[in-house]
Amino acid sequence: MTTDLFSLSGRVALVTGASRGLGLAMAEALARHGAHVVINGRNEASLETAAAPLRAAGLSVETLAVDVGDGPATRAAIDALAGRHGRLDILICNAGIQHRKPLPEWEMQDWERIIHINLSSCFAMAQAAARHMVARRSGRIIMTGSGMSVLARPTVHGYVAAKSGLWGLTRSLAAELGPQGVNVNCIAPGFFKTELNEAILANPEFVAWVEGRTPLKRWAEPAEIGGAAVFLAAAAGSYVNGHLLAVDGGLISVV
Ligand code: GCO
Repeated sequence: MTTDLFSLSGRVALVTGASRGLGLAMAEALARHGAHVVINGRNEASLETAAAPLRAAGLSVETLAVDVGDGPATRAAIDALAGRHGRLDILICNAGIQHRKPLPEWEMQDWERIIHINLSSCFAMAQAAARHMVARRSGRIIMTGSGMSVLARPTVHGYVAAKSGLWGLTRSLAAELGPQGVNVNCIAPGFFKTELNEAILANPEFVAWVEGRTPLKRWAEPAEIGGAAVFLAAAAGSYVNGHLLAVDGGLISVV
């Protein structure tokens, strides 16, 4: 075992939904610990904007513009990436979307879109990545779940269902891939100051409710997710498998 429990030197990582928010924060943390990081998003220009300061800081970052909702394109991109680098060590399935509406206003297509992006795409990506990881009997798959993987609140029906499903998928993948050398875990973020949460951050009552409900009494900064990703990706997390790691200021531990 390496002497540096948190070194990712020589590893190749793919982080989806990484042009901003938690994905970008996790990508940066992995890169700062020595990984070559492929940041994924739908828009090449946004990815380049995100990559520029990281590269300027001397980090090893590559962009990959592909819509995770497009299964065949994503699979082809993962195969090409693993082929080009000869390995894929770390996959963080982080891309996610939100839809907040009272139940009567939900259309089936909203539900399907949320489930497709937040859950089904993660299954497809994990399947594609696992093939390369299992071939080398080594790999780490990390899902961005949510406090909503185990809790709920009104209006976010698709999100709660998808994030709960992602935690279930984490366990079934951990069960099947563990024997083949691949660890699969799920990070459960609490309330972070990200673009996904712009609408609820603009609501002072909701902001105050989160502060009151969270034992640390504040929202999280995106950078505060980085440590959990590095831990689960590095030697430090070698015996951690099928775990839900809450990064939530204590949110899910209290009523
Ligand atoms: C929401 C938010 C969620 C939360 C997070 C809490 O509307 O509930 O958008 O994304 O921030 O998942 O754990």
